[in-house]
Amino acid sequence: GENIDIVIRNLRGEGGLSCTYDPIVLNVNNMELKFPHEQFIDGKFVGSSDGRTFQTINPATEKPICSLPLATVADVDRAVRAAKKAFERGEWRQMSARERGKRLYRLAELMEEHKEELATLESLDAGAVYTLALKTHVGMSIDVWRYFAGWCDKIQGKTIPISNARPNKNLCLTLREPIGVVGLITPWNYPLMMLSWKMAACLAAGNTVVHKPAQVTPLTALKFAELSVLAGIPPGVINIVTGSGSLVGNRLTAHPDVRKIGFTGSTEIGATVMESCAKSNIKKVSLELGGKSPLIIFADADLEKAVKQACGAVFFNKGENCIAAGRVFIAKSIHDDFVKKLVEEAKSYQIGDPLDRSTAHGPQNHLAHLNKLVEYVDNAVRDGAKVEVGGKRLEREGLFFPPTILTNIDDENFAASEESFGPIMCVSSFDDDDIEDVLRRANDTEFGLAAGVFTRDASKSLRVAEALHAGTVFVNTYQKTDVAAPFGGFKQSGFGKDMGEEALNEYLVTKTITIEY
Ligand code: TAP
Repeated sequence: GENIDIVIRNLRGEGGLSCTYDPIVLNVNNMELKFPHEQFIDGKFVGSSDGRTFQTINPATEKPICSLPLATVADVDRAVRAAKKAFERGEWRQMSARERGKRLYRLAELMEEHKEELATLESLDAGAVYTLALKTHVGMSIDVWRYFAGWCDKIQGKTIPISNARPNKNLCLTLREPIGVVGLITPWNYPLMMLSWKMAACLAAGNTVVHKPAQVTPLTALKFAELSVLAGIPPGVINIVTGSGSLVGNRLTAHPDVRKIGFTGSTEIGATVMESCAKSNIKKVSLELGGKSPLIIFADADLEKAVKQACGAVFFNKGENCIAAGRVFIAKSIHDDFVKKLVEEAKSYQIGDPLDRSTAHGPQNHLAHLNKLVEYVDNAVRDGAKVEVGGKRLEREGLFFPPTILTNIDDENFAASEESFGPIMCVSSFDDDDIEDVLRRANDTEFGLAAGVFTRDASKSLRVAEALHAGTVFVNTYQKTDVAAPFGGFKQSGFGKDMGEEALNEYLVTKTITIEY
C-alpha cells in the first residue's frame, strides 16, 4: 500500500533486550505504528517454509494491511520442536516460579506501555472500536497477564494423610506440574484477549506454547510476541504460527509432541479438535465454544437500565461476542413498550470508522462473516420474524452491519436456536406469570455459555439464576466478566475454564509422590 514503508530496525527493551525484525510501519491513529508481519518461532520472526503468504484485510476499508507467511505443516513441526526444547532443556524450566512471575509481570507492563499500538492494531485488523479495544481487548488482556503473573509462585500441591505400611510410615505429597508443549487455537472476535486468557494461565503454570491465531486477525499476536522478547521470555517458550485452521490448527491437534490443546471457537470445529486430540495421543483438551445465551427481562426490572444493558448484551463488540445474549425474552406486559425503547437505543449507536473516538459500532470482522449475518436475517424472516430496525448491510465503504432487532421469534424460528455471532437481537415474549415456562424455553438449547436475568425481586433472581443451565449467569447486569472469575460453558459450549484460579487446572497435571520411611 502507498502508506506502508518497510525498514529494518532494532526495537530496544529494558535491560539491553532487543527484538530485531522487518516491521510494517504505518502512520495511523496519530501515531507511528510498527509491527512484525512474520511468524514467531524459537524467538525469531521468520517466513514460511515454502515462502507462501496471505494478506490480512482492514474491515473498515476492505483494503489489505500487509501480507504474512502462510504457515505449513513443517512450520508447525518446527515450532513444536522449539517449544519442546524450551520445555525440556531451556532456561524457562530452570528458572524459579517467582522469576517466571516477574517476567510475566514485565510482559504485562510492556503491554500497558504499548497499549495504544495494540489497540490500534486490533482496530485495523479486527474492526474493533478503538476506545473499546483500549479498555477491553487490550485492557483485559493486560489484567489477565498481571493476574496470572501473581499465581506463578502460588501453585502448590498438598500433603495427604494416607494409611501407613506399618511398622513403617508413609508420607504422601502432590506436585502440580506443567504439562509440556501446549497448542492454543483462538478465534477472531477478540484476537489478543483470547490469546491472553489462555496463554497467561498456560505460561504461569510453566508450560511452553505454540499458538495459532485466527487467520483473519493475526497482527496483535505478533506484536505481543515482540513484547515477549523484550520482557525476557526465553526463545521457544512462545511460538506463533500464522496459517489456516484446516492445515496448521489441525496439525497442532494431531501432533504427537503436543500434550494439551486449549481451543476457543465454534462447536463444530471444537468437536473435530476433540476427536483429533483423542486419536493422536489422548491430549488433554479444553474447549470454549459457541453460545446462544438467554436473557430474561421481567416486568418488575429497572427498565431504563434493562434497555441499555440488553442492547449492550447483544451489540457489544458488534455482536462478535461469545456471551452475546442470543435470545432476549421479554415479559408480555412490557413487551411492546420495551421493544420501542430498544429500537431507539439501537438507533443511537454511532456507526463509523472504528478509530474515530465517537464511534460505538465498527465494521464486522470479515466479509464471510458479514454475509452470514445477512443470510441469518433472511432465514429468521422466512420463519416469521419481524425486522424492527437494521437487518441489511450498509451501503458505504467497509463491512458495516447495523444493530438489528428481530421480534416475533417463536421457538421454531431458525433464530431461536442458531448463534449469529453478530449484532442481531432476537426477541421473544413470555407470560408474566409463568416463570417455569420461560425457564424451560431459556434452557432449551444445546449451548450453555451464559445467561442473564433482570428483576428487582431478589429471591426470584436467585431462583432463576440457579435454574439456568449456563457457566455464567448475570443478574441485573450483563457482560460483566473479570479476570479473577472462572469463565466457560456447559453442554455444547464446551468445558474447561478460562480465567480465575480454576484456569490453572487446565494447564497443570498432578503428580502423587509416596515415600516410605
Ligand atoms: P472457528 O471457525 O471454530 O475457528 C476457531 C479457530 O479454529 C480458528 O483459529 C480457526 O482457524 C481454527 N480452526 C479451524 N478449523 C480447524 C481445525 N480443523 N483444526 C484446528 N483448528 C481449526 O470459529 P470462529 O468462526 O473463528 O469463531 C466464532 C466461534 O467462536 C463462535 O461460535 C463463538 O461463539 C466462538 N467463541 C467462543 C468463545 C468462548 S470463550 N466460548 C469466545 C469467542 C468465540 P482459521 O479460521 O484461521 O482457519
